[in-house]
Amino acid sequence: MTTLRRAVRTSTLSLALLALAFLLTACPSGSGSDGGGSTPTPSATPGPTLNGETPVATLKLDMRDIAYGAEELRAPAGAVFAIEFRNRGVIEHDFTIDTFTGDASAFALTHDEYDVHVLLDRGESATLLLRVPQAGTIEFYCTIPGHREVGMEGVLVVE
Ligand SMILES: [Cu+2]
Repeated sequence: MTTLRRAVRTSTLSLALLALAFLLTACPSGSGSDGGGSTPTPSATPGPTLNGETPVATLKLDMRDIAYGAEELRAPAGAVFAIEFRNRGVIEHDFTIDTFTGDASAFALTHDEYDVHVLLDRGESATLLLRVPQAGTIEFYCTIPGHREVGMEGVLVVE
């Protein structure tokens, strides 16, 4: 009786050790190759995504006192792309699109008056993801009083 129980215990322990050894050897290769596995590795998705899509292009737009770093941005139609903003000025600026048709990062969609609105305080930066289904030209500008009037505006050309 006692011998039998010990034998059972020993075999159970051996099985557990075997299983542990299997898991230890299986885990690194499983997460490394990641062929559609259930656990995404952080290094495989370094940046933000929009509806699960990674941006195919990254545009940069600096903000200064008082102008954008570029008056024209070009982006692909139908694909997710990123715009990296950096406010290099000493006052706040924003990136605003009055009427926007497409997908955008949720944080930019909360304003009552504008479809897309990204407000940056001095020294702040942000990354906005957009997807515009149709080719076209979209105007953007800064809503801080007086800024658009002195030229803080531009166009996003989607093609
Ligand atoms: Cu401004």
